Amino acid sequence: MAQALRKEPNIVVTGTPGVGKSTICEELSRKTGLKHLSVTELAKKHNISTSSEDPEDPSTRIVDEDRLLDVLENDLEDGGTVIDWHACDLFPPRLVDLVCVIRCDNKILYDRLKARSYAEKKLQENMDCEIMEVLLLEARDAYDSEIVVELKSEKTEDIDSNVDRIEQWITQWKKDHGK
Ligand code: DAT
Repeated sequence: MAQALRKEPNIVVTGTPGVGKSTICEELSRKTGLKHLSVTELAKKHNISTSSEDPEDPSTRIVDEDRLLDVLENDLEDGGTVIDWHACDLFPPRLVDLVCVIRCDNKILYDRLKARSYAEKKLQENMDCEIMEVLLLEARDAYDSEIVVELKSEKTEDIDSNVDRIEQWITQWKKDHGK
């Protein structure tokens, strides 16, 4: 019922840090006008994250998920959002229309995370996360398998092809929902 009220869908773009979520979200938002909700930015703006207690890795921020949902709720109810976060199972299924799990070859991911100057431990944890397909499994556990898609983002041209694919999906969603 709530789904039918939304004029535009809500899309979650998830994946291991560095796979290219923000890049796709920014381009998708630019081309479609959907609202890019970066959880990292929202957490800063609303002051809803704390430093990790790991002394080796104080740069990692822990987001208060209940408060995050409070912040996001109105936007999600209205629809037309692209949510950019390296977790996905916290977003209520009734408010999520598509989950894109962005994937990337390990060697490429390693270079991208190195370029971010990640500490070795954090870098390895993220590499393991990608190798073990943690986000893909989390998405498949939390949502209907029909709304979970895996998209590779390794080469520059993958950005446009992924955005085109999601745009086509949005057009179809609107037709299917009489929008
Ligand atoms: P995330 O938001 O998942 O952490 P990002 O969008 O910030 O990742 O991208 C990480 C880096 O990789 C950034 O320097 C842009 C680059 N990148 C992302 N997608 C790419 C692609 N398909 N081809 C080449 N570089 C890409």
